[in-house]
Amino acid sequence: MTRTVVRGGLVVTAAEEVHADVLVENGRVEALATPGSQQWAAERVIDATGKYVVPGGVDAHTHMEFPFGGTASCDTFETGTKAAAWGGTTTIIDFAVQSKGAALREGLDAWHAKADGRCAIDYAFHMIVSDVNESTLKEMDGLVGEGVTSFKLFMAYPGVFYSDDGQILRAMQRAGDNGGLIMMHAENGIAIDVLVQQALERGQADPRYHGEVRKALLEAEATHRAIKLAQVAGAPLYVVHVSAREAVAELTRARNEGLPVFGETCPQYLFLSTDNLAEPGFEGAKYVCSTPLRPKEHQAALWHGLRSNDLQVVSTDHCPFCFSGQKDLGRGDFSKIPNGMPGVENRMDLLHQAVVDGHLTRRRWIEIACATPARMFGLYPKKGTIAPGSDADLVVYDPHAEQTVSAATHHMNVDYSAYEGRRLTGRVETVLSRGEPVITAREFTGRDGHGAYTPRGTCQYLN
Ligand code: DUC
Ligand code: ZN
Ligand code: ZN
Ligand code: ZN
Repeated sequence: MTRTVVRGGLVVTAAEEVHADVLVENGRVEALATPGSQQWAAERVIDATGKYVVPGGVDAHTHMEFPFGGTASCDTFETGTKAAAWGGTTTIIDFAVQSKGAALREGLDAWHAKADGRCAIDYAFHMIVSDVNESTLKEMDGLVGEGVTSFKLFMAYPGVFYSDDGQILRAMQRAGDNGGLIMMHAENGIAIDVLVQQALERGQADPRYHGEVRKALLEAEATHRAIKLAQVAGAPLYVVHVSAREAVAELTRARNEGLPVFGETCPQYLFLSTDNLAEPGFEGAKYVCSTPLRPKEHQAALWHGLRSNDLQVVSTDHCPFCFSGQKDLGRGDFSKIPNGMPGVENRMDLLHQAVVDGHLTRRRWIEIACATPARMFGLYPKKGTIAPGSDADLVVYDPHAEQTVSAATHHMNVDYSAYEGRRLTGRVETVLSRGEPVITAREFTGRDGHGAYTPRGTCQYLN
């Protein structure tokens, strides 16, 4: 296999920043050395002088080809993983879905059938459990054993993905026993559905009402309830897509009590707000996702949570639906707008912008986007860092390049950008996935099927 040297960059990991040459061999990082100190023979030399060399991003929350509201998210594993690579992400953890009445195994097999042989970067799966019963509880043990070590439950979407408190408690007890991690969509869906009906009866049908009925207090209440159920079950808990400051407060309180409770937020909650949902006409539909965008005042609590480590991970919840033909389903009734936003290509750049803007340090950028998601979901140090023995998933990042985000130039298979026209400082230049160049000086040089299914260990924050 080709030997590659990435020369002269500032290597940034969660733990340190050091100017170093990086030797890559057989798909792994072989060694780091003081720039120029080693005369490594290599077929490929990448000059990273003046650039950062960072671990490939780990996006622990994506939905490719995800069925929702009578349609399906419009990135395939092929288009979505290419777009991820363009944005400096080299591993995704996508959600396989159990259909009600079916086995977990059927859902997992279906997701393998969609993804296997098609991905440009490495991928793994979480399992959405939409039907907690005796047989799915048993199946959870087997899945943990084969590397699907995390299970998403929903307190939202009654009749679709929803689990009641008894089902949640049982799944948590099982995870407490088998080492699995429960990931919670924490919104009180029963109460939200009442508010949705009342809003529609009042004639409030525009996209902005999606944000009004999915109240921050109902995210906080569900977060609180999930924490207490996990405490009773003696299980760890990971709350996905936290957007409300009141929910951050619940996580902070639990962590101060020493509970193994973790929180994820997403770029859309850090950079966008209900102002976007209220854009004229039907434009707000572009920003309909759940949990919803919040008023701007919530952003400070999210940034603070990321700095204080009360929130540990930023993933995208990438779940794109085209404005034309998909978001359209909800014209005249916001509750029929498919929930989800594109973003897998934008995460590393938006978080780098947060470094430029002073919200995060460089190392914290890498920690929340690479190292911690890898540890949280049992992929570290194979993924998430740059160290001898780690997969050579490397990004040469130009911190000075200027770019303007646009649907006209992005690679996601969706007809709009949630960040259209936004100017960002910093851009991905070259991306290696296990030593193979996927992006080379901003040309796609990868191939479908290079990406490997990657079984995971259990959460590395528990003992
Ligand atoms: N939220 C979304 O916005 N989309 C998919 C599912 C979810 O929980
Ligand atoms: Zn430097
Ligand atoms: Zn969710
Ligand atoms: Zn999601």
